[in-house]
Amino acid sequence: MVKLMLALDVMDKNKALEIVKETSEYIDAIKIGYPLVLATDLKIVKEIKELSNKEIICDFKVADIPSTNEKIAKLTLQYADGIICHGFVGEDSVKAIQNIAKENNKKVIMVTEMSHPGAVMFMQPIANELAKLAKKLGVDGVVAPSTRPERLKEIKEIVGEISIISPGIGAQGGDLEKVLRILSNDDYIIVGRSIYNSESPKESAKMYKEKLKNNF
Ligand code: NUP
Repeated sequence: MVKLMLALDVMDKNKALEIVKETSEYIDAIKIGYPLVLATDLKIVKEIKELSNKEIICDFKVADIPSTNEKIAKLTLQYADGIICHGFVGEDSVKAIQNIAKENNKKVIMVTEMSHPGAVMFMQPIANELAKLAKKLGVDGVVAPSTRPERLKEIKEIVGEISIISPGIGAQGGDLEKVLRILSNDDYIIVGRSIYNSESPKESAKMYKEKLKNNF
């Protein structure tokens, strides 16, 4: 079954913990990014891991020189199960993160093409190359857009067995039915606002989980 990753981009600690408790029976993984970490601190990652016992991925889109990437990865992977990085900064920068991840048995997920409209400007033209780099480096996952199913399909064909983490369902208007025809078991959809901003995050997470179970 395709897995459900909750993007927990709320900026209040209690709200974050509440949403995790409410939705945990329906979600497979939690993605924590800058909004929540900057509003609280990095230890929120540890707290949410302990509370949920889910896979926790930090979406820090790390994009620096190798030695700085290494420091960011060390700090993040003390608590998180995986970290999202950019590939456009080059092979050495990604490898620096992979080295830290391997030592700790953690995941590195690399962005190929982003899901927002602006990604067609600079990212789309190099996204297939980034997908090839991801495959060459043997990263544990790639981010590819649910908002452009034809691009999702192309990127999936390039990366082969590497798992896909796909944002864009819900608030960004991605078509879940089309996306589920492309994704396979062990891939993930990421859903944020349409769960945590809904009247009942629990019911919304349940609805997505059921769609994934029934393959729509
Ligand atoms: O290409 C990307 N698009 C994207 O939306 C790469 C991402 N990491 N994200 C993240 O996925 C985004 O920062 C947010 O955390 C989540 C999507 O949330 P939502 O649009 O479902 O609210």
